[in-house]
Amino acid sequence: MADPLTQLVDIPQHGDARGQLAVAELGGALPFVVRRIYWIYGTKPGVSRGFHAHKKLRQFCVCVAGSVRLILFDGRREETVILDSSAKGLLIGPGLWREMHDFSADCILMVLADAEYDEADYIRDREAFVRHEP
Ligand code: T46
Repeated sequence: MADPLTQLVDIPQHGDARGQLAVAELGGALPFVVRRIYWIYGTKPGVSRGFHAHKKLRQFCVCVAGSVRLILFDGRREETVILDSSAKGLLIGPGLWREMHDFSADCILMVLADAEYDEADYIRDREAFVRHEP
């Protein structure tokens, strides 16, 4: 069977009588040093986002509230992942076209990235992505 395009990582949870606390740390759930964090929230009904790939960027996505459906495409194979738990992190490596659909109204998608924002790292044209040599 072909390797999955993405990896869903269990994030250690420290629950007690007060509630939950989740930890993603280097050497544990996190495989890279984080240089940037952003989060997507308040997404309007029916809106989809993404529609690009990255040349080098690695990211770790955690849906800390609500749910979202992601489509990942490597130019040949496509996978769908639903993120609806703050106990799971989705590792998305470079060279993957990503789309985000079906955001719940309460969705907060937190993304940890291994590099600062760089528009030159994006491939925003799907045809160019399919033609792109890794
Ligand atoms: C990704 C998916 C999962 C910045 O100025 N700095 C940043 O760090 C980011 C992430 C975005 N921006 C600007 C660039 C655009 O003018 O914010 C605007 C919206 O970004 P974009 O249209 O790329 O957002 P999404 O939701 O389509 O994609 C984002 C990330 O950009 C992308 O890296 O993998 O989330």
